[in-house]
Amino acid sequence: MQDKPILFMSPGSHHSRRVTLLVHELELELDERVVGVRPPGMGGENEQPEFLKINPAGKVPVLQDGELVLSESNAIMTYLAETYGPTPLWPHGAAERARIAQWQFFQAAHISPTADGLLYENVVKPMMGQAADRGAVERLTASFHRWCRVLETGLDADNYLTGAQLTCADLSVACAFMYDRAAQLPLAEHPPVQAWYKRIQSRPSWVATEPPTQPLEG
Ligand SMILES: N[C@@H](CCC(=O)N[C@@H](CS)C(=O)NCC(=O)O)C(=O)O
Repeated sequence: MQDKPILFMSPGSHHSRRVTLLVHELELELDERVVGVRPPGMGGENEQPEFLKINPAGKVPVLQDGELVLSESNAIMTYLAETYGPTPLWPHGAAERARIAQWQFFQAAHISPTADGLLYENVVKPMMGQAADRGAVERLTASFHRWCRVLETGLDADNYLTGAQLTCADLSVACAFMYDRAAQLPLAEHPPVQAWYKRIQSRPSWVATEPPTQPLEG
């Protein structure tokens, strides 16, 4: 029997959670290996030579399935959905898949850098005894509002980013909000986005992938 795919991950990592959410939604059995991730230059397990052989970028998540070693959470999601589907989370059809990919690129290019920037200013810097840079917080907050307005264009009372059906697009974007309270993401000013995020948070997959401790929750 073929070995289970291995997922190198960290439970507190929002990029890993995108993949573990999908794993739960698909009811897949993966061999999850926790990596002690630390930021660059802080001697985490992700910077050890053994791990760098698996991912030279020193980041989680990484999937190993037989000969295939794959990093980048959204690429891993696509591979899992296509290999271990079919699933309504990754529907058939070039247009449907491209619309999901559009939101995943939007998350990686715009939402995550903005949300991560606010996490860094409002949580990480104070934890290191440094003050948040007020100018940076202002700029990041303005960007955050801009991206939320884009999300809002397609959301109404009970739908998802690409329509009536939950897809990988929703899992990808929701994880960028994982530390919303600690990072002071102003989601409350975007009720359609907040309501959509609550719908994702109420799913059993979200509850099952909650990290055991929330070190970043103040
Ligand atoms: N674009 C990557 C981002 C991965 C990423 O930044 N992971 C963080 C954990 S949430 C990490 O491993 N950081 C360690 C580092 O940057 O050295 C993805 O979507 O997988």
